[in-house]
Amino acid sequence: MTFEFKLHHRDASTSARRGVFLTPHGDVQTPGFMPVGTQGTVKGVTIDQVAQTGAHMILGNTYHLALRPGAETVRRLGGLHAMTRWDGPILTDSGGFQVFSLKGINKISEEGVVFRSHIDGALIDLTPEHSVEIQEALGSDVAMVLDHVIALPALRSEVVEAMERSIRWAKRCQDAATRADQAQFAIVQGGLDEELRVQCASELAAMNFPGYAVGGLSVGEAPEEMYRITAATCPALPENKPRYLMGVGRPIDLIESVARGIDLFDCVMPTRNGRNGLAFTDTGHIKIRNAVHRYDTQPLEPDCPCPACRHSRGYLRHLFVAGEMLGPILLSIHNLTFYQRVMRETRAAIERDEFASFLLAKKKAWGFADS
Ligand code: PRF
Ligand code: ZN
Repeated sequence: MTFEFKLHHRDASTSARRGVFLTPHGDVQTPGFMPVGTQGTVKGVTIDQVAQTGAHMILGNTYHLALRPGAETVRRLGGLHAMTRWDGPILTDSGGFQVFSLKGINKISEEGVVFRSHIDGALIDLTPEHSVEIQEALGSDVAMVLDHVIALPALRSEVVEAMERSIRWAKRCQDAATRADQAQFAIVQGGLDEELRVQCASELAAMNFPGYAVGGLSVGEAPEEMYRITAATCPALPENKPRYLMGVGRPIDLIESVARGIDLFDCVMPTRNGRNGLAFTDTGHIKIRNAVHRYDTQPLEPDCPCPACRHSRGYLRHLFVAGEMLGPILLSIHNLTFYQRVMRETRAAIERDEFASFLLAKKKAWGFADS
């Protein structure tokens, strides 16, 4: 079997799961975090460095790659794996969310999305069938279905319409797929309404996709709302398929969502925050530009094996203040290393049936404990 999800263990007192997702380009240990390589690069980080952070799978974007360099160019360069030299699993997002994020330049109809290229202003048609065709040309291991993402809060009627359309589009994507070496994940929508989420998850579950994503969250709602929807959605998804929470999130969001049954994540946060001088550590985050770090001879994190942590905080601060490109590069690598360590510790805690106490300890360490 080309794709398979094996559930190894369920935590004794939370809904956390420990598994492995098998793909043609290797195994993904879950819970797992995928670094984001929107344009065929994890910004500022070489592919060998990405591997050294401990990542198993990375993400690419249909929207960006279709506009530049174009699906045909990627195909002629041998596909995403050959082009990027990442030989592990790759997931591509469908373009639905990117079009939504750049709203104002798009028209959504039953047929699909029409949008203007943010590069040259050309009108582009993105239908479910076209999204599948592009993702097949890119050659990712996992393709996401095209979904209709809306801004929240929204009228219930608008949430229902986008959710129902997302289900119809998922079916069209499924019918359009031609490759046995690419798995499609469906995306659950339904806003902040638990009933709609369960309905959407059940209808998609009946279509027997090899994996499921929870979309439409982390779009500005309170974290507790996201946790509530995740907790309500997961039980309506098939037990034996991976569950991916799209575009999430902070380290605390990852482990809170693991406790509610999520297996996979992606987010620009470790790289974007790293570029902006914010480093994650096990005692909370550090703003490296702050003057308090000027004479600090300590590394960001004492036991971190990453290349940033061979240096002092004082040196890293200097790189940022001087505008040297190595600063953003090193903090990106450090943050990716931190995220992967959190996931590794998460997996180990689930295996020991100690995820609840692990979660509590992390909340305290990161400053989220209830007083
Ligand atoms: N849909 C798709 N990609 C996404 C999302 C979604 O809802 C999100 C929501 N946070 C991130 N990326 N297709
Ligand atoms: Zn480090």
